[in-house]
Amino acid sequence: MRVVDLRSDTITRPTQDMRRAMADAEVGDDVFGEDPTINRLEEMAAELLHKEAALFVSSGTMGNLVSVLSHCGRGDEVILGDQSHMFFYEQGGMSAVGGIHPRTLPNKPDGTIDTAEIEAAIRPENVHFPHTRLIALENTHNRCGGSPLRLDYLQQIAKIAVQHQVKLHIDGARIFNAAVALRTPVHRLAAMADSITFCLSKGLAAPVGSIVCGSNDFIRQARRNRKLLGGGMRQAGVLAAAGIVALRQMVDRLVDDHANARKLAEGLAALNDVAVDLDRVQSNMVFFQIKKEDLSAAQLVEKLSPLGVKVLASGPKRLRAVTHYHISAEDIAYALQVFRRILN
Ligand code: TLP
Repeated sequence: MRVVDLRSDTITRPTQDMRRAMADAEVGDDVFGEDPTINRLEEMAAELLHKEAALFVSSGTMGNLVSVLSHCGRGDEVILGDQSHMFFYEQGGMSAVGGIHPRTLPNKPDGTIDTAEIEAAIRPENVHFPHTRLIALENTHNRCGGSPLRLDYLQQIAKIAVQHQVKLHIDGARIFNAAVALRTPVHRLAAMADSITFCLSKGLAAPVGSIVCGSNDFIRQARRNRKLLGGGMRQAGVLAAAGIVALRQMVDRLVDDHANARKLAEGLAALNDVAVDLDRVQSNMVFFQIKKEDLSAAQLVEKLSPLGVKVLASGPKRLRAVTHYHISAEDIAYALQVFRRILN
């Protein structure tokens, strides 16, 4: 049976080229700064994003946490969206580990946060208030449909951050999807961020790893915090080797994932039982809503699975499908056939 696994782009497996590069990787002890492959990946990432330095970390979650810990101290406040991955899906790590206070503001459906609300939320000096240290944005925005945040919006937020002497972090887990969707060089989307995390093991298909980029001083601090969290890896050049192949070979093809997501969304939108906001489908994610009264998202997942189509329920009636390297145009056609069998 054909299996079309649309649960996430995190399920992608390393390519043959990655496996070869992993087998051949030169390695050393990275805690001593002596893993040549990790050093190469970090240099490559910093260069690509036009930042002074970069740090290889085990996951997007670790990249975000290390970044927040590096910008903030205990009791400091971070402004972030109420639908952001950092707030929603990272176990409240910034509070649990860092004693850092999240101040959530509503994300709009396109993943932005109202600029006036951000500005109003920044605390003035007052003995009662925590210090606002950081604004965190997400690009593309996962729970907001995989929406890419546009350059002009990022520039507006950066201006506010500079005016108020607050730092800006971007959770760019899928920043290359944003760059491809907006046809904007990735370094321009990163330009205004004091720190940015991106993932190698989502659409770029590497088996493990994320990168944090920023200034030399910031990365020095981030490296300390990575060690604090137990993330000082040793001969992890075998992992970084796959990351290098990911950056070289897997970015330009993301356009195919976006085209497949579009096809899937259009096919789903043609069904009476489904609502899809086609304007929101701009990268590799399709969120859709079941209109049928007597069918929940969890039940639909159960019905699709034995027919080989896997999606995630992301709310009582809401589902998410994500396209990636292992999903072809034929897989999308098959998935739509299966949806049509179950839904009207
Ligand atoms: N997202 C995963 C799940 O955790 C939900 C997914 O399937 O989409 N930032 C963003 C925007 C993310 O979507 C994710 C992972 C992360 C950070 C965390 O990355 P990892 O899984 O590497 O810790």
